[in-house]
Amino acid sequence: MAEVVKKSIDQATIEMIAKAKTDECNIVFDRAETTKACPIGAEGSCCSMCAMGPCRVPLPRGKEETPEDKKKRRGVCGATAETIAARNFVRKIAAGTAAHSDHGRRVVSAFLDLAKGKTPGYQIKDEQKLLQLALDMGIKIGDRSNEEIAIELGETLIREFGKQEGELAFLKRAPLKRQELWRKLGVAPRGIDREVVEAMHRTHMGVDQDYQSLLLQGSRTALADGWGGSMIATDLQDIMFGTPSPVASQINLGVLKEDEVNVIIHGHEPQLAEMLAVMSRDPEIVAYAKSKGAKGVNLAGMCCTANEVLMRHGIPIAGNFLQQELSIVTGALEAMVVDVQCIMQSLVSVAQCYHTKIITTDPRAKMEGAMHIEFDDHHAAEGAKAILRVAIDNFPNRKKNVYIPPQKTDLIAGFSHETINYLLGGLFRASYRPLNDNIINGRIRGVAGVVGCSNARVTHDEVQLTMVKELIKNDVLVLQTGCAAMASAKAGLMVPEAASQYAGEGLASVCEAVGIPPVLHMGACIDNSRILIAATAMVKDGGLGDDISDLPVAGAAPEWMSEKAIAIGQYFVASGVFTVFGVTWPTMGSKEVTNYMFKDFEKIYGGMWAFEPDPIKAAQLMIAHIDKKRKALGIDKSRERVLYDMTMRRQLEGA
Ligand code: BF8
Repeated sequence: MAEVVKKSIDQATIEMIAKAKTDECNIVFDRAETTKACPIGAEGSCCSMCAMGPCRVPLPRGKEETPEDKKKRRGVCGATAETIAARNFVRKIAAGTAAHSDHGRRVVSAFLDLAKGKTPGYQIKDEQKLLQLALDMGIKIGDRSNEEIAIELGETLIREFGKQEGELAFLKRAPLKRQELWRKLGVAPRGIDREVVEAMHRTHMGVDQDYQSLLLQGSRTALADGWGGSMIATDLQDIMFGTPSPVASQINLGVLKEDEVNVIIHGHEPQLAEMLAVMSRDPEIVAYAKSKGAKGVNLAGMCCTANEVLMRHGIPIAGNFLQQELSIVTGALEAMVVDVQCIMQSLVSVAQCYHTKIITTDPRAKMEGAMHIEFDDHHAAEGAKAILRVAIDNFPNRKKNVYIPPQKTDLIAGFSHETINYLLGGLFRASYRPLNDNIINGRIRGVAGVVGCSNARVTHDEVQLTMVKELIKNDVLVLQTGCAAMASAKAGLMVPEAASQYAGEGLASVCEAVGIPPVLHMGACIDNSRILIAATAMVKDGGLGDDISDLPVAGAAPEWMSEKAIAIGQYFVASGVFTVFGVTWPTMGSKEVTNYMFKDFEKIYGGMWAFEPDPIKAAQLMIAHIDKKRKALGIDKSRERVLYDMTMRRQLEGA
């Protein structure tokens, strides 16, 4: 057990790792030990972009790099270590942007089908958001029906992907100063697909060979994700499935039920999950489950799909990225239903140790050895029922080795930008004013977005949790998405009572007054676009400067692993946010490129990258940046005064 403990700090995970070992089932935590990371690839010093290579140009080990060493570090074509590191980095941005944006494209096409009446299972749930977005896009409302407006909106938004000229429409949502900066730098994205294609072209052998120029295209591509594909996905999902508002639920493997048919929905796009949420309660399906000896169907989520259905329906979450295999290891999972992104190929072999059916549903993501039931939005209800029947039929096949760990934690989620606006300002005067005022008076020191994945190269959940606790202890309000949000939720940080237990006095007093947790769940990774909108709302409300880069805010992905995380980080940086990543940093092979991104970026974008695997040190870097911004805004004194009062009070209490 001792060796298992350092793999995760989550008790349910620890118990399931031990069970997998007993059951002789190979899982990600085992492979992380047997498959070592390639140090040359990890530092970005391997170029595999042509067949004269792959060329490896690693930094010299155990000694400082000399100018002579630097000259020798070239690929066969002559590419320098700088070009190679930057090219690798930009390709990660392109892949991450492609993933988020292809999700966005699929959402727009489902939205158009809905508007044209081709998807009877779905409807427009947030009419107000539909009309607001239509107005923002210059679409005439008048006495047109919602469907007519939605068709024009969908057709306008689908063109954002293939646009060749001009700039993305949502860029206009950013503070004016930021828009001007993007135009001046030439990084305002034209069309989403165009930027991904150009990034791939410029990183092809023998094209763009100036790392600064490459990284500009990296910014333009990443901005096409954050202010393009991701933002379109979030907005249309809200219109179709409802804008999230506070909802109570539970998280961790303990949400699985011994006496029900357990179905996990895993991946990213919410269309199927939405329909499964409805159909799992359908009387016909429940009766069918009972006919097989189960009490009903228990639907739970995994990874970002989990966040989607949690935020809108309160469906419980079984776990984050590194727990996907472990849900099967319980022996109590009848079906794992997957669509796209962050789905481990090992699910099939883990399932072979138990009875679980792995069901792929998307034509873009098939897996050898899995069952494929293609999901079609046009026949959503039938498709969802067919999947649930397969799961129910599998219930009697459970083997003897069933054990569901008891851990499950209460949480409150659903903090969309709109919800924060209402909670802070009230329904009729929605505003970020109270947040800005409390930042200005120093009760809240600043705001941090802590997002991203779980990574088997570090102790699962520990890095994020340590960082988040350090931030809230220092009065920094934390906004979260993705698998990082789940780590905090499992540890009990996403209930209002956590404020008095973990937050500094200033932050706790605000959370208690408003009734919110000190750590706010804003949704899936795609919903990092909500954080951009929240930051912009803070700028527009006044008193904290006139650009995102003026705000006392910072970002982090302490346990990142996916290329999407790199795209997200780059769009945060290019939007003016100081962003710290943990685990490993993919341009370490070039000091010049790394310094450029860590230092010079600040002069260019007002936001820059940092790498710090130690979560306390990383949190301190974020707090130092927040304090620097407070000083520049001239609000550092108010904070000092509040601190002085608290110290005085503690001294008085201790006397
Ligand atoms: O998009 S946080 S492991 S699930 S990549 Fe994947 Fe990372 Fe989780 Fe969602 Ni985001």
